[in-house]
Amino acid sequence: MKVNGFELRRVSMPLKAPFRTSFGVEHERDVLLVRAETADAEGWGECVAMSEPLYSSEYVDGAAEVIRRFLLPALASQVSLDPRHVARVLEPFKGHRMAKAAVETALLDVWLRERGESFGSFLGAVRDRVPAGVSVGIMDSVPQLLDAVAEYVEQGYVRIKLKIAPGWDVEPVRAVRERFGSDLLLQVDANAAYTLADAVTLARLDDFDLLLIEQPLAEDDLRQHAELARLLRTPVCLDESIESAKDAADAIALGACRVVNIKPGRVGGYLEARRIHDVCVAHGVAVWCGGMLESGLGRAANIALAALPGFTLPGDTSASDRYYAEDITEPFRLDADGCVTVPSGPGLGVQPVRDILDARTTSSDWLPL
Ligand code: OSB
Ligand code: MG
Repeated sequence: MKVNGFELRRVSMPLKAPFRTSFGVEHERDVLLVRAETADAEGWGECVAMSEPLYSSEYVDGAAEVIRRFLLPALASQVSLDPRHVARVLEPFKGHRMAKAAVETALLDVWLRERGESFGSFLGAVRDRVPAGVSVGIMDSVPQLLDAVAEYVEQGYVRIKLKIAPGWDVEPVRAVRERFGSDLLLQVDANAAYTLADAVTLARLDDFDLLLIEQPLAEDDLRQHAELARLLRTPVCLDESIESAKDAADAIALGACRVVNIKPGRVGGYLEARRIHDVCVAHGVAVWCGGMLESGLGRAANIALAALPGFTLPGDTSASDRYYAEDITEPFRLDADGCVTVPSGPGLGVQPVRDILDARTTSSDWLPL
């Protein structure tokens, strides 16, 4: 495939409500989009890096810099670009998986659009709709949390994930369980806010029949996660710790997790995400598709991934209006039964609405290849 060049575009998307986690509060998403252009088509990749390096070491200005300075020049030396080989070309550059994922996704999108094949079909989707969960941030009070959860349950979300942190764990979980009953699919996400010394507190969550506890300990605490997993009845799920299929294989071998949250951006793209899926399926480990507050562009590909057979738990693949008053694509909507529809058109199957995208754009750079 002959690529003319790439556009790096920054888009400012205000969240409908602040999203608080154990690592910070997000008011607005500063989205970096990569657009790959050929003579016949264009493709989009959304970088999931956040404004500050709090979730992981990557951050959006750093991702833009590494793409511009290292990743695109490395691709420029290729005679012809096959998106299936991009990760290998970028391999010498350590880390920067979110930056690499955005570039690879833009190339996959344009390549699939030219071939007339959808992301879902290419990745191996076996469903045309996927059940949607919702991730609920830390609130100022339990009554405020109950109101927020009530609204999501009312809208039809099939699973609720509560963000937790020391001081905001057992009480909010108990309150949600009591108010919404034992049928509600409920899980928690600590974003690495605890240590093994908190095992006694975390074990108190065992009373509430949670689907899982996501990333209780630090990213590099694999051994400690294995130890914690032995002390809890609640299954341990890893998010931040799993950056590759190798990490997933190691974590499973150690007994550090029974579930994996797969976020394509975190692991370097959809191809590595699919490899993680395959490793987990081979070991009988359940997976689900995580999110990073993506716009409709990133969401489209996540929903396609979530349609693979191993994705047996609902993902953080919420509708556009969970996050944004106005999305940059046609909005993703929640069906009456709590599912979102996998796009079926070529590539991502969605494109930016030009006027909205332009109105939200804060900068744009064209980098010829
Ligand atoms: O840990 O899963 C996480 C959002 C930003 C960064 C990290 C996480 C999250 C979420 C929201 O939980 C997922 C979503 O709905 O996109
Ligand atoms: Mg998480």
